[in-house]
Amino acid sequence: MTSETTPKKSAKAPERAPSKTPEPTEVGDVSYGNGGELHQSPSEGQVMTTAQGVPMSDDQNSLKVGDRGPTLLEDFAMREKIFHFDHERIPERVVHARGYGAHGVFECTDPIPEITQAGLFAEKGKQTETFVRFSTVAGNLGSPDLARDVRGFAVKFYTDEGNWDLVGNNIPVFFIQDAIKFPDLVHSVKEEQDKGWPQAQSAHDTFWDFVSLMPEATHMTLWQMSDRAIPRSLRFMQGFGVHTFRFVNAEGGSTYVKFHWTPVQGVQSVVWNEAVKINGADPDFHRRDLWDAIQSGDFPQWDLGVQLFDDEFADSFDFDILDPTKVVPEELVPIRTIGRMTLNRVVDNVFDETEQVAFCTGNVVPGIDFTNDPLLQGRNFSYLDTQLKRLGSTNFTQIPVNAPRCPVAHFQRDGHMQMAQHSGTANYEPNSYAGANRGPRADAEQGYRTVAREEAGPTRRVRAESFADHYSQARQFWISQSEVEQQHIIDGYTFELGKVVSPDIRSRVLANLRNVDEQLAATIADGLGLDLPKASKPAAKVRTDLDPSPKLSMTAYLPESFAGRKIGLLISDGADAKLVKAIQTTANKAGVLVSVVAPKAGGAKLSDGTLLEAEDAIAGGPSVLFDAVALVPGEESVAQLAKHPAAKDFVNDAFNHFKFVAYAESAQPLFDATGVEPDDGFVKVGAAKDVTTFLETCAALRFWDREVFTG
Ligand code: HDE
Repeated sequence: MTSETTPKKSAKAPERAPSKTPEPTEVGDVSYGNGGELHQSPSEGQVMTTAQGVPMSDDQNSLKVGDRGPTLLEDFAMREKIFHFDHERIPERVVHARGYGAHGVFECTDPIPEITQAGLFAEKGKQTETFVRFSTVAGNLGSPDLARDVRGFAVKFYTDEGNWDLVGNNIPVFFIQDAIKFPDLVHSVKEEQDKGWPQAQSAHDTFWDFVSLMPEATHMTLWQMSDRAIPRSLRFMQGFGVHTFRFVNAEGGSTYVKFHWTPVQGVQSVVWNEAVKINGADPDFHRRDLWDAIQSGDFPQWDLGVQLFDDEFADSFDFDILDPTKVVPEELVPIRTIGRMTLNRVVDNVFDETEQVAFCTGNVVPGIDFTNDPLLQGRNFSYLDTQLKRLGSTNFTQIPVNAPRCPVAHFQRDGHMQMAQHSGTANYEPNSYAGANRGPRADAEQGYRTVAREEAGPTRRVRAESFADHYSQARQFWISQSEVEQQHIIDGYTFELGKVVSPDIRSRVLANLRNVDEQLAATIADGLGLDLPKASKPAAKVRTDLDPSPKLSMTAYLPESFAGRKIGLLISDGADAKLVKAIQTTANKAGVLVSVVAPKAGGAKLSDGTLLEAEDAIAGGPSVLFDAVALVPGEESVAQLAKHPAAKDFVNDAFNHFKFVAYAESAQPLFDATGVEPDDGFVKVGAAKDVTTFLETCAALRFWDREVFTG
């Protein structure tokens, strides 16, 4: 094998429509499997074959003696088919099992060659192919999408100098400071070992037991109890690299960097009662939303921003930049946007791509390097190890979704499921078969070089003193939240601790929270009907002088418009045809989707006699699935509609979940039946201009004036 071969496929923007037979990916001079064909999809008229390529005469009946059996073991076709089926499942990821992936492209908008030699950031307009997998952490593969949980935000960049994996989350801090505690954290949040439940939930004793005994988790649990942990859509989440990494330039100079993904669509979450109902109504809510958006050409985009700083800043910072339970506030180090990622292609096959994609934090490219963050160092070991367990072979790098798009040239050979056919005699380096170069050989100039760090000190199992302050930034997060966000955090803790059976565990959480904010702890205690315990003793003095950091609030990321969101339009027979049309066309023009909901799945007859098909009958299309609702029932049929429990839920939930509501005059009986009184979040619509007003109002996403405060 030589390194001279140029790849056929370079990192270009993938086409939008899922292509059926993309070009085979070449890895060096080797193409993998299926006679070089990576993608297999049977074509019209093709004869079915066995895996050995033998044409099949019958795929309905096994081979028998006579009409009624016995079935013969000799039936190699049946044996092969069932043998393969028996082995279809592979171990699900131990964490982040439930995920959804998509292909995309990253484009550099502000090159930073002076900071990093990473080729993907070298030139304006440079495009790099990406694959992204979003996930929940605790739930099993089949768990619902809207669990209260951290979301994984893992990005694989197929750069010209190899694959770089930025394996981040939608929350910028983590629960623990040292990788050695990760198995304990995960055991505590997963189903309790003696019971086998709860599934995909942190609202149980073992999780709160662990985190209450690990005060370093306090900052992260505040984020987790906030609405950040129940995003409206994967498209509406931020992403964070969490750790401090390093950029390295061509001269070997290094700069610390924190990575931030900011959704162009704005940040948006649901409320807890809504999340609970979405999980029942559509457990696939997030994956369906992402798939729908990409398939309809509404490609989600994220800006990649970096916070860059040096040792001088690191020394002046009140916290340790190696501590993954801390953020670097944007007020101290502003974010510089350097590129934009667009997700523009769904996967052809969820198993082949989303399941088999293997992210490794150790996958870095020249220009990107690690720091001594003890969590990051542990992750670098774990991810490689876990892929071997999951995918069963060290050759997982040859699976198309994992294969680099640039040439590879090495002498790693053999192993389970070796897909490459390595030709030639020499499988070692140096060798004289390849000519004068003895190659392929490592190159000190072009090759990846680790930053020359000076390290010294005694070997010890120790937690640095600089990691000891567990509460000051938790407090800063708390005081940076809007009043509504604070209320939802209180509600989150009250719900979760309400599910905790042990009074000691509840008390310990409250004792820790007193170090964050007295009012917060007192309100939760009141909600639980408990007395406030004595505050726990912090390991370091809690700083009460940190100013709020506005960028920690979701309110800093409201979208510019309601585009990309969905209105649920409730109609019934006789609905005003002109108004229905006005809502549909005005919304669509503004990039807002309208989903029609009617008493019957077949739709409803409008006032002009036309039948409007429904996307859903009311029971299958509850208002929790939409960002806002419009109520346009027919005058004659509304009385009947108002008796329908699902129709009442539709209106009640929209109100209780703070949604904006457009309504026709004819909707009054729905309000009478539910007791809902239109407030300033309701817009009466009769003509297209009212619909425009409604859409403008909706850009605020929710009408928070309805919130009831307990604090
Ligand atoms: Fe992970 N994590 N993690 N993690 N993680 C995995 O790797 C691990 C951590 C994250 O969509 C596993 O391939 C350790 C922080 C994402 O495929 C495993 C520690 C952050 C994904 C693993 C952490 C993450 C994973 C399981 C503490 C945010 C899903 C399957 C030292 C910055 C990637 C797999 C995907 C997956 C280990 C902590 C994010 C077991 C030991 C911090 C997004 O290797």
